[in-house]
Amino acid sequence: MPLTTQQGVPVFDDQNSLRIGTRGPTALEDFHFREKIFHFDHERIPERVVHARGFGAHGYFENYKPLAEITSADLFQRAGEKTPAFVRFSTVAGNKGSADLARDVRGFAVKLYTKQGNWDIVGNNIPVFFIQDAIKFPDLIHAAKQEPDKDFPQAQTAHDNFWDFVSLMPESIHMIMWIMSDRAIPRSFRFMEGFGVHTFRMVNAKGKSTFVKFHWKPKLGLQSVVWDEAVKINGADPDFHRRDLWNAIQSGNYPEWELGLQLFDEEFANSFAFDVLDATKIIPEEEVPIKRVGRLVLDRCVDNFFAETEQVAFCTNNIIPGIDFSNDPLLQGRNFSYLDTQIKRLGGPNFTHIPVNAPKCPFHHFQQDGHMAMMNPKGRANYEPNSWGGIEGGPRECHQTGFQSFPAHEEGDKLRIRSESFADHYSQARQFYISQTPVEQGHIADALVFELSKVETPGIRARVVSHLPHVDEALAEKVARGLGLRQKPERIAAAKDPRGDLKASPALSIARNGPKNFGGRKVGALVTEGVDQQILDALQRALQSEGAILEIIAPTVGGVQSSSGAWVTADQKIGGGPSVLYDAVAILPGPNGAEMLAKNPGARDFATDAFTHLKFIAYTNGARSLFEKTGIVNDLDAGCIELSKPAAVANFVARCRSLRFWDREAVVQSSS
Ligand code: HDE
Repeated sequence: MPLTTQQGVPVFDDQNSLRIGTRGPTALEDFHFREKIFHFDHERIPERVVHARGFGAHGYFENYKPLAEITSADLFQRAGEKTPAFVRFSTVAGNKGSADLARDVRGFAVKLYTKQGNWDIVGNNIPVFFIQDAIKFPDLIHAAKQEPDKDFPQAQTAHDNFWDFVSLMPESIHMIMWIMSDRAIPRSFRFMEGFGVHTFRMVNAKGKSTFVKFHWKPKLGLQSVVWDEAVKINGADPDFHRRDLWNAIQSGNYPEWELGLQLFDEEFANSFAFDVLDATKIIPEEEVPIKRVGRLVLDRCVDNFFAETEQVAFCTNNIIPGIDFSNDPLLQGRNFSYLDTQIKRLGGPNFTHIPVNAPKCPFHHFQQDGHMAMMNPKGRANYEPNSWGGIEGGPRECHQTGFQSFPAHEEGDKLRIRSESFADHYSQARQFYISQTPVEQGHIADALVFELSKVETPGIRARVVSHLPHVDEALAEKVARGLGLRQKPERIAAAKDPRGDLKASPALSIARNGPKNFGGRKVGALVTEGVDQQILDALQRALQSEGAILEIIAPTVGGVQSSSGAWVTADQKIGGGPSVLYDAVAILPGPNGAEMLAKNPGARDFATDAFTHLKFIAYTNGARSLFEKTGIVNDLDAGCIELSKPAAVANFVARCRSLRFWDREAVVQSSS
C-alpha cells in the first residue's frame, strides 16, 4: 500500500524534507512536509471538561419481551430485537491522561442507535448526585478538579476546595457516602452497576406516562478493590480499567449488563417519602422492584480511539418517541449543557456527521452547511413548507410517528427557589450507610479519614465531621478519632430533621451483591524454575472451567522450565506483575526457587500485598520461606490454601468465588 499525501499523491521519501543542497534551507514548496506538520499541529481537540478520561466499546442491546404497555419506544417492541450500542465509561474529575483507579464516580454513558433515532442514557455508576440544581454544577466541578492556582491535585477529591464546597452543601452528603464507599474504586468497568440517576418517563402509544429509573446490572456481579490496592494499581498499571475492558472483549469474554426499569406512577411519586425529581435520592429496589427488560453486550472494541471514543458525543437531550424527561432540575440543566459542550469540543454543529454520532436509521432534515458539512441534504428544497412535490420537496413532518412531548400540565409563578420537598439531606445518606456490611462501613470511615487528612484547613475537616452524626453517630466518632480531633464538632443544624425509620436496603451493598462464581476474574501465579507442572495444569483447568484467567509471573518474562521439563512462558516478570493486578494469587516456587523469592523485593511485595489486600492465596510448601521473610507466616489463615496435591486446587477456586477473605481485615488492621 503506497504512502500518499492527504490529496492522494504518492510519497517518494518520508524521511527527508526538501532542501537546497545537502545542508541548505528547507524549500517552502515542500507540500508534503507542510501538510504533515500542519496536520500534526492540529491533532488535539479540547478534552471533556468532566469525564475526560474514558474508554468506549461497541455492542448491542437485546430486548427480552415487548413492552408496548409501558412505552412505544421502538427498541422495546419485539422480543429478541437487537439495537446497536456504543458505551463509554469514564472517571469524572481527572484529566484525559489521569490514572484509572482514582477515587471517583464512573460515567456509564450508553448510546442506542434505535430505528427511531439515537437515544443516549448518560448515566453514572452511582445512582445519586452531589447537587440538586444544575446551576451548581460549575461550582461543584471547579471545586473537585485541580485547584486553579496550582493545577493540582490531579484526579482526586482529597483537597481543601472539594471538601470546603461539599461541607457547605448538605445536599451532597448522600453522594459523599457513595463516593467514600468502595463504589468509587471499582475493580473494573465490567463489575459495576450503571444508573440513569434521574427520573424519566416512558410513554405508551395511548399517551399514558409511567415514571422510570434506569439501572444497568452487571452479569458478573459487583466488585471493587481496596484503597491501598487502588493506589498501587495506579502506579503499576494506570490503564488498568481500559486494559481490562479491551482484553475481555478481544478474548471473546463479552461484558454484559441487564437493563432494569424501576417503574412507578404519579400516585407512588406523591406518596414516596422523597421527591422523585431530586437527583440526590434513590428509590430503594425493595420499594419499587427492578424489572429486567433486556441485556447490553459489548462485543467490539473501537478501530480507533480518537475517531470513536474521543469524538462520541452523548447528549441527555437525545431521546426517542416513547421516552421523555421529568422536571428534575438537574436533568433540565443537562439537556442544555451536553449539546452546547459538543460544539466547543468537536468544533461545530456537524458533529452528528461523525460516524459514531450519526444515527443508523434513515434521517432527513433541512439543516445544512457549517464547518465540515459532510452530508448536506440533496435536491432543490432546503426549506419547508415548499411546493415542490415528491422527492424534490424533501422530507415532511409525520404526525403518526413523530416525537411528541408528554403533555404534562405545568403552571406556577416564575421563582428562583428550591422546593421544600428537596430539603431532607441526611435520611438517605443514613440509609445507605446502614445498608453496608461492617467491613464496608469501615471502608467509608477510612476513606473519610484519608481524604480529610489531606485537607490542610482544620476548620474544613471539622465542618465535614459536623454533618456525620446525622448519618451515624459511630461513624462521626470514628472519623473524628481518625483525624485526631481533640473535640468532636457539634452536629450541624439540619434544614429538615433526618428520619430514623428508613430500613436498610441490602441492594446497596457491594459485598452482598457479588458474583456467584469467579468468572471473568484473574489469578496471578508466581512461579520459578521447576514449578510443579501438575499443580499448574490443575489450576489452569479449574480456572478455565470457571471462566477465569491464569497469568504467569516468573523471574524473567522469558518463562521457566517446569518439573516435567515443559517450558512455561510468562506473562509478566516479577515486579512488572504485582499482585494488585490480580483477583487472587498462587505462589508456586520450584525446588530451588523459594530462597530466591524470599530475597526478591518484588516477590516479597507480591505476597505481602496479596495478604494485606485480603486475597485468596494458594501456595505450595516452598512458599513458606517467602512467608517467613515477609512476616506473614504466623498469620496464614483459611484464605491461604496450601496446594499439597493437585486436587486441592478445586477448593482454592471455590474459595475465590467470595473474592476476598474479609475476616482477615481485622488481623491486617491490628498489625498496621
Ligand atoms: Fe454530565 N456532563 N453533567 N453528568 N456527564 C458531561 O458533556 C453536566 C451529570 C455524565 O462519556 C459533559 O460531553 C451538567 C449527572 C457522563 O462522553 C457536560 C450536570 C450525570 C458524561 C456535562 C451534569 C452525568 C458527562 C462534559 C449537572 C449522571 C460523559 C463532556 C446538571 C447521571 C459522557 C460532555 C461521555 C459529561 C454536564 C451532571 C453523567 C459538560 C451541567 C447527574 C457519563 O456537558
